[in-house]
Amino acid sequence: MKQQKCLGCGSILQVENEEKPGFIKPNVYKKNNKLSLCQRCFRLKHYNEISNVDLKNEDFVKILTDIAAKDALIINVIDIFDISGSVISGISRFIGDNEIILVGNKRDILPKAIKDHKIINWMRRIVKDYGYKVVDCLLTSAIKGHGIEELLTVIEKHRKNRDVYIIGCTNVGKSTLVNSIIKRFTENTKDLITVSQFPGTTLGIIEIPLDDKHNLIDTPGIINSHQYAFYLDKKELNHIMPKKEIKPRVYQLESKQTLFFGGLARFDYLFGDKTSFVCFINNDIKIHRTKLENAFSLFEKHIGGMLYPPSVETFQKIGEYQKHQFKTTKEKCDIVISGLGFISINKPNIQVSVSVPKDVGVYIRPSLF
Ligand SMILES: Nc1nc2c(ncn2[C@@H]2O[C@H](COP(=O)(O)OP(=O)(O)OP(=O)(O)O)[C@@H](O)[C@H]2O)c(=O)[nH]1
Ligand SMILES: [Mg+2]
Repeated sequence: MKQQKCLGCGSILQVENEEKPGFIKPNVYKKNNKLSLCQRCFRLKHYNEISNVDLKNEDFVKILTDIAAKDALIINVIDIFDISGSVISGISRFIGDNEIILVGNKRDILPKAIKDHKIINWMRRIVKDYGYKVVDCLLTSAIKGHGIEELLTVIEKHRKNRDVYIIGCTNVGKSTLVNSIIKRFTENTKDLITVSQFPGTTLGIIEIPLDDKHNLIDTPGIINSHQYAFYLDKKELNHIMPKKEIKPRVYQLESKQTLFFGGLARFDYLFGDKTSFVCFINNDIKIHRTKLENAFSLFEKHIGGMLYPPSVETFQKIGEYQKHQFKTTKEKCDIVISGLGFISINKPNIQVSVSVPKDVGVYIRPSLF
């Protein structure tokens, strides 16, 4: 079999092992030599069903570390709904000294009332601590095709006859962004590269020619095990991943009251005067308010039912929740639950706690507003 890549995920097509990336049934392969989608991409595209393949984070890391030895322009895509959760720690080990354009994707999810420049400043501030050398920073909505023109202008400005690599954590929208660029230049209106709500969709490098010698290159995402998406199944993922602008939901709470975000997170107001909490969580997730003293029994009784997602089965898999406690300061702040959303608080010296599965990241930051 001649080496040929799957157009959808970038893995090398093979007919030997169904558990490995790039598998295609021999009869399907023989029937149509030009058909270049592996079985996994075919199922993802047509049935939105994921088949797990045997590939480890180290394999992705190997693909990415090769970039360090090259002179290239890097586009690092991050998810602005989960900035800290989608920043790459130790980025230079992957890309060496290469220049970075920082792209905050999924702009459509955050309310329009939040100013773009505020988000951009905020992104710049965060990545500085991670040793990023950013030459430009902008926002896009890959799914809506917003910001693509600006991105192309910025790429041309900095490309200087080099290849352009699109890198980032899983699920930030790298492949959607590349599809959106392809659509700009071709008659194509369909997605060429496979995209999905499952983390780890792209498995190999996908090269799109920019000119005779240089390519725009989509890469597999770096797995960030702090993302909630990592622990959920298809139906649950659909619940947590916002598809349109989030409508903030405001709750006036007295101390010793609790909010449940489905059964995915529990937010306790431990100490302080009556105040409001503005929740930026996907509109599809129900929020339940209860007294702190009833929270434990409510959770035990209703997890997987009224408190869904997760299902009982997923809950059993993810295991015990861990509590993270915070005290606010004078500055307005957000408590962020990686991949799920954030709660904005404008009240100093109050105490709150958030309980989530033990690997899900929770942190406090100065407010985005
Ligand atoms: N709301 C919104 N969703 C987006 C946007 N871009 C991508 N998505 C969604 O995010 C999910 C992941 O998109 P992909 O393009 O597959 O992400 P990726 O970074 O290539 O992921 P891997 O290949 O797993 O590393 C999909 O469900 C997309 O529909 C966007 O601009 N807005
Ligand atoms: Mg991808």
